[in-house]
Amino acid sequence: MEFAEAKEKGDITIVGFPYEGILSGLPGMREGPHFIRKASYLLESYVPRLDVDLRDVPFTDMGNLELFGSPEKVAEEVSEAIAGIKHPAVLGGDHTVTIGVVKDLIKRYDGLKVLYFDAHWDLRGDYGESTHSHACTAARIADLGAEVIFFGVRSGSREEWEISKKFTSFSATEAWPFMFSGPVYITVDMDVFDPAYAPGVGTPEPAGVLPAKFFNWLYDLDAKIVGFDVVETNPLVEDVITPVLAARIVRDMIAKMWKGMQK
Ligand SMILES: [Mn+2]
Repeated sequence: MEFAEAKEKGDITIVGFPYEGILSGLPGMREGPHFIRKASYLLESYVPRLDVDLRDVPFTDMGNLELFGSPEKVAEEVSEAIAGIKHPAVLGGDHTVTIGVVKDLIKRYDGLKVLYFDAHWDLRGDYGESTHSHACTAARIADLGAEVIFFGVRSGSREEWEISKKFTSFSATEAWPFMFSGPVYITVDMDVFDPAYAPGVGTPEPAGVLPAKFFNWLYDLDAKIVGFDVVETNPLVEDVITPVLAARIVRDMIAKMWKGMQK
């Protein structure tokens, strides 16, 4: 199973983690990686705004890694898997996998910033008897020492909104900065988008980000991207519009990351 235009080798590596741990909404995230790859064949390989054709980009797809067990155990195993990858392009699976990816990348990059796209703060101390569930991801990666900057959040508990004051955040509607110094990791929870554009998620939240806004921001972004993930695609809720949007993000992120490496 490969992403459209994937090659034999390259510094950018796609890996899928069809993991679904503690559920808080609708089940089906484990099918995300498969449907995102399937949807990638609907897209052109050429990214006009970046003038990059994925046919010219050396990136590979190592397929999926099936992980089972507690979010704590899975985050550890994800981290071990990521250690062998230079620039990870991760397909989820639920948001727990991001903890594992950042756990490894933070060892390699001083002052790592995580640009966190999500409808939810994910700042809970624990959820579903786990400190590493998808509702705790942002709290855990902040614990790891990464600087977390939020985009598009519009939902959380009263406690999470209080904790969020310690962080930099930008709502779905306000202008987003596009210059970031130092290494940057980008995590995109598909529920950051308005459910009209990404209905296939576990916990849809109205009044979200417009895809065109996200892509315009990405094309203009001035940052050294060292890796990214696209998580929480749920094709058992909706299996075309959302996987295609996720695949388009993967395609354009790879193009953007590669273009940045050429400088
Ligand atoms: Mn999330």
